[in-house]
Amino acid sequence: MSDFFSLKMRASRDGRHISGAEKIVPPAAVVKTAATLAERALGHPKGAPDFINLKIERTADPVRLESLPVTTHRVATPEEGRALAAQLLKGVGIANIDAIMARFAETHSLRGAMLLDADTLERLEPDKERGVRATYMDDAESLAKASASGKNHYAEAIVLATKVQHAPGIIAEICVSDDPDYATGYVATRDLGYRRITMLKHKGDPNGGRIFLYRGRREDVARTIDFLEHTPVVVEHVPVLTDEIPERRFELIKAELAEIEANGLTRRLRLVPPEALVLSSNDYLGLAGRSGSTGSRLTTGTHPEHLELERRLATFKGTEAALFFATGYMANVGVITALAKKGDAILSDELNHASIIDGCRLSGADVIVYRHLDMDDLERKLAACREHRRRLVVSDGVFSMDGDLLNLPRFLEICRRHDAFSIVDEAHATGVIGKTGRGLFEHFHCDHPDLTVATLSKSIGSEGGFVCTSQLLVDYLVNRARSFIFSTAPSPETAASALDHLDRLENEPELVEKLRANVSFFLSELYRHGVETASESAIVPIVIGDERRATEVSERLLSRGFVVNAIRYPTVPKGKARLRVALNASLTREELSRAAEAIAECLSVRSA
Ligand code: WAQ
Ligand code: MG
Repeated sequence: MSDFFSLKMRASRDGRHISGAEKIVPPAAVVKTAATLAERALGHPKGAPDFINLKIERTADPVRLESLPVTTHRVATPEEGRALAAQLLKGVGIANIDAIMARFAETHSLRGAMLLDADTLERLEPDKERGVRATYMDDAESLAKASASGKNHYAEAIVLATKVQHAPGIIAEICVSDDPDYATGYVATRDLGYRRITMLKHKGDPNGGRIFLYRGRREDVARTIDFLEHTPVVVEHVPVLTDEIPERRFELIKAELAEIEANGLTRRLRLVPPEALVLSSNDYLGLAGRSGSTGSRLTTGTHPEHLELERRLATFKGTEAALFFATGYMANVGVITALAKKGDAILSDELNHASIIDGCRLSGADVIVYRHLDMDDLERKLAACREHRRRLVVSDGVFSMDGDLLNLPRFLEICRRHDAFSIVDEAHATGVIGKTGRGLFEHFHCDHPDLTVATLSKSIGSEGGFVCTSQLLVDYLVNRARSFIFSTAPSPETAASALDHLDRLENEPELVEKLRANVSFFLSELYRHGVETASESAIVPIVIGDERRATEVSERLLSRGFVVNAIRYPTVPKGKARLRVALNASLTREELSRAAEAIAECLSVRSA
């Protein structure tokens, strides 16, 4: 017998539909969920229902599906939106998009979706009045999400699209909202994911609907419909969308930049023209060559390699712009002190890296430390900072001493809800987390923080730090980040070496794969030898506790030819000393096996 229940609510008045929702939950959550659904039905803005149908039935164990990744495409006109949809669907071999779109003239009367043969455009549903309804589906984290009390059309659409794209034979879906005031729609395929297109119809147009495109044998259509209508599905990691909340924090930035401009004080990055006679360099004896940049980025220090590196880093992370700093430490200090001052609030995870802590202290803002990775604590403390002029929330993406991961979608949702700048340090995430090492946004299939800080000195194997963000914030940092403005730029040679290594990371994503495989192999080897630990990154902590003993074990390992650092207070709290193993892609299985065995043996030797 399965351990799940499906709950479906439909509310109506005088026979007219008002609202509906469904959930799939374990027995312990049935009563609470039923109450939530009833509350929702009773409080619906469309009016009070005179009939609420609440159906509770046991279901088969739900299939767990990973949410389609979401991308938003902003377009200016429905024509542009439709052209984009056509272009995206060419990728799955759908050529006759105009003929398909024309079918939306018939969908608005359907309760369900139109099921079309992708090539012949023949309708395949047995019930052409109703269409096909995808049902028995839920968002795995919906109960934990703050929006659980209200209806989230966007999340529901992603859940539906994810289920639909896993139905046998379905190759794509097109959805246009039937709300006359909502022009956003989407196209979805397994490969493209959920592509939101901000305009697929004109405002005021009440027509909309869904078309599922099928490619396969006619005899298999019944199986597809059965999956859509009966197989319970729970979708995990549905990305959060909060783009409707006003973002006053950026208005402050724009106003400040405008004031700088009005006072004639705007600083801009530019190259020294090669033919110019340079009378501003710090290269007093003419020794610099390519191994020195000759000045700050704002004087004579900007070289083509710097600009190229910034362009490539932005592309790698998928942001509008990037800014290169001399070190990761300076990037954190520069970003935090530029964005927060006296009168502002910074919320900082208690285990953040020292460079973040120093940035917070230098800024003069009120610093509020929240419990490690505790998003509820963060939200409570952030809610108490409404009166502050600006709010910044800063967290490591991968924590340097435990290797644990920030829940980025949840973090971003909280930051946006409170109009706080989100800053994530991906020093230990870049090149490690996400299928191709692009970081947490790739791993979670979610948006970017307002600013991502990272370093070139870890996975990229070079030197320097960087920030990936919008052009607006790069412009702001160029004018406000003192560690950027008042430092000599890294040499063009450094930038060129970082570019080479970035090429390798982009061209050899199998390195990231190899690293991941090494971590799981090493963990299983440790486990085999009786040492239990966990890691979601390249960092494997082995907590010992006592400071002296941690040092002893580390020294014993060194005498056997293994370098494993002991980490003690104040880097980690007192009594939490540990061995910190950091793995890499070039270690062999044989080396990892030997290391795990040696660690287990050295741990089991009793203190002298
Ligand atoms: N199965 C099949 N078709 C459905 C279902 C279902 N469970 N639910 C709705 N439809 C069809 C039906 O014809 C509706 O008229 C049409 O889809 C639109 O449904 O910002 O609001 O629930 O990313 O109004 C998409 C964009 C919003 C969200 C879609 O759908 C975003 C929307 P609605
Ligand atoms: Mg609608």
